[in-house]
Amino acid sequence: MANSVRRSVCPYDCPDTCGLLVEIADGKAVKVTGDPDHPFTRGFLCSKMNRYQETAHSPNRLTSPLLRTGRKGSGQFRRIPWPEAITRISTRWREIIAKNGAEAILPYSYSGTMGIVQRNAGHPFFYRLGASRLDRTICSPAKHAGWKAVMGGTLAPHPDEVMESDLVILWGIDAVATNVHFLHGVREARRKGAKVWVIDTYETPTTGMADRAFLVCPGSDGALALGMMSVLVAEDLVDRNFLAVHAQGFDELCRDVLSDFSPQKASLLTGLPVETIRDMARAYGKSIAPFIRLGSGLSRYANGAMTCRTIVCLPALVGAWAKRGGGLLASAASGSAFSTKAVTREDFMVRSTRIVNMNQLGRALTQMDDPPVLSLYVYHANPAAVTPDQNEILKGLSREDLFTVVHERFMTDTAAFADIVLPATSSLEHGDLYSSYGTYCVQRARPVIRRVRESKSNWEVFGLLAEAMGFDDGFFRQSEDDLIEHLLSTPSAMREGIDSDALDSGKAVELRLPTGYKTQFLTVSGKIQIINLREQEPLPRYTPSSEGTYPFRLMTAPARNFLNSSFRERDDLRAKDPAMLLRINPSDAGRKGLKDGERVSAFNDLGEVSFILRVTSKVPEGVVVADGIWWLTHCPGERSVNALTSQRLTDRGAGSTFYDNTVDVRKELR
Ligand SMILES: Nc1nc2c(c(=O)[nH]1)N[C@H]1C(S)=C(S)[C@@H](COP(=O)(O)OP(=O)(O)OC[C@H]3O[C@@H](n4cnc5c(=O)[nH]c(N)nc54)[C@H](O)[C@@H]3O)O[C@H]1N2
Ligand SMILES: Nc1nc2c(c(=O)[nH]1)N[C@H]1C(S)=C(S)[C@@H](COP(=O)(O)OP(=O)(O)OC[C@H]3O[C@@H](n4cnc5c(=O)[nH]c(N)nc54)[C@H](O)[C@@H]3O)O[C@H]1N2
Ligand code: SF4
Ligand SMILES: [Mo]
Repeated sequence: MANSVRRSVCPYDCPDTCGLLVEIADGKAVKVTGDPDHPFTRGFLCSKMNRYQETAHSPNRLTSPLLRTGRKGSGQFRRIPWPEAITRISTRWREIIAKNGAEAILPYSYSGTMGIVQRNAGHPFFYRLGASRLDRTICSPAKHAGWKAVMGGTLAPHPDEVMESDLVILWGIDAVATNVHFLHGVREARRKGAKVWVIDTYETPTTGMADRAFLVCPGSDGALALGMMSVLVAEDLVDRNFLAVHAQGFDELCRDVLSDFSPQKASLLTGLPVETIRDMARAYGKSIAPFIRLGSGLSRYANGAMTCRTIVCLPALVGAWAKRGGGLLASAASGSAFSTKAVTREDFMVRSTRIVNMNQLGRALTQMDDPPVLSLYVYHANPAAVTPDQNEILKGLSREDLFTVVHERFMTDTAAFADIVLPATSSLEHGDLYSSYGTYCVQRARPVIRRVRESKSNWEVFGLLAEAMGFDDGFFRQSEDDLIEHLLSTPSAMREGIDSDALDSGKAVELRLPTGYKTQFLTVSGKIQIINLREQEPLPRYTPSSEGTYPFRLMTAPARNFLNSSFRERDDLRAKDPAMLLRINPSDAGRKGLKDGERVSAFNDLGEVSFILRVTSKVPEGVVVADGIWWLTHCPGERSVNALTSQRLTDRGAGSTFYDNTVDVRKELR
């Protein structure tokens, strides 16, 4: 029988949200390629997904529920049947609730799958249970806070808008690794004569494709934006007509902020020469339609929200929003195409329970609040690896009195610490609806392969747990398909006019953006809020990131061949990046007496991590770079990078500060 080909969607936390074509033989995926009909994927996938069958059918997949038999973290388990696993969980939870109340139970989930149903499947269950709530702010809430302060609910430009730009700025984003399909539009713009800039803290693969790369001191981009603004104003390169009609607060910005912000000051803070800052401002001010693609890297600092807010003001000064091809893309907002509320069901909340910030899981597990966290339920996340302050998290997970359940596809660092492990489906085995934060496409995925052994989807497991906990609401008895149908039948303004049959059939469908949306500013005044009186700081200003006490700023950026800690199960991908590297500038290495290829230890007050040193002039002095989040089992030492990152939060949005750390480096003492 000929193999069949079915459509699916990349479920990972990536702005591209690619459409997949899955070739199937005997219920198994044998080949996965990019959907040529998907308007953003254009038939090509990144290095991670174009062999996705090797993840779905990996020999490392968990195949049945497991019960811990060794000490915590030893990874010793025995198989148990599903009914026993569910009974053990519900029995233990009933005991905890009777003694300490349901707030002693904490869910932890994030972005293993981005589908609306599977991603949010636990919310109604934990609301109904009365568990502690999790503030899901590990990714980029500071960037959103910065955007919102200036632009309110304004729709971000369509990513293809970049094709019409004559100056593209990739600001704090290593798009070759994290937004590769966006680069199609960037290349198209360049073919038509556009210049491409990258602003980062070291030379990334993306700086290699740029006309100019500007390397700034970590956390200083707000100062660069203000320095550029002061030049724009001094040299009369601002669009006063646009500002008068579409913005509020330009005069106050000039009077209260820019009057005291020279390019010299920006130079001191960013490390860029004064002339470079002037050049940048002139080129920005003189380009016809500058387009900024704003990454999240620079938002993961103690000053991250203010940095983003300041940069978001730049396009208004030159009137870029009114130009075809101009503007700034922070995140596309296709999420409201479906009613996420119909899945999360906040109305099931029995009372307003305690909220735990996910970046401070370590604290929540080790500081015995009232009630202490006595049970942790982790699904589609790997906090032992991805969450800051790994040492404190591992200390918490090692508590013998903590009852930990982990629903996973693989034996991750977190699963190794579980009392009960439940096997999860891959996205090819369950259905869902997908929106995107980098495009305006939406897509439905149906299960396309046979279940891998005893795995169950997030939605199915919460159905079983609801039954075991005696929740009688019919909501929990729906199938995932029922819920998907419900979401599709609930109208939304964003889906108006789209081809619903195509959506139902599994094709990617683009949402229609309203005509003139780029100058419809969805703020209280209808104007771009350079000044926002509802903010504690009404105007953007330079605020410093945190002061570290160690000599090197540590960059902990995403790795190209992995996605957070996902894909570490893949031998083929690990072979591409065989060593856990720490990159350092030759002068710094020389000063420290360190050599390329040797084992070193990076350390600070929080922990110590072993790396293999790579000496390279791509990293400026005073910065060290460790990309990717490794599983502990593959690390050269006993810890991975997040043993060096802190639980401190951002200025707004209570986000993570993954890049705002300092370390020292020494030869490994062995
Ligand atoms: N291959 C791959 N793709 C991914 C991921 C992955 O792990 N691997 N992760 C996914 C997820 S969850 C997300 S949220 C997105 C993340 O994507 P983003 O956070 O939007 O962007 P990154 O490309 O991670 O950007 C981090 C970049 O910011 C730079 N940077 C750090 N500090 C500063 C600074 O102070 N100033 C400037 N100008 N630059 C700075 C870093 O050096 C790095 O190049 O990517 C998604 N896609
Ligand atoms: N040092 C450092 N740390 C970071 C970052 C950084 O830039 N630097 N980035 C941060 C960011 S932006 C993010 S978003 C977080 C992401 O952190 P996480 O959300 O924890 O993401 P992953 O590491 O990809 O882990 C997801 C897990 O979900 C599992 N999974 C996949 N699909 C399913 C499913 O359907 N059901 C279940 N039950 N499990 C499933 C996968 O096997 C995988 O182990 O990491 C953060 N950590
Ligand atoms: S990880 Fe991103 S680029 Fe790769 S296939 Fe998925 S959505 Fe596309
Ligand atoms: Mo993220």
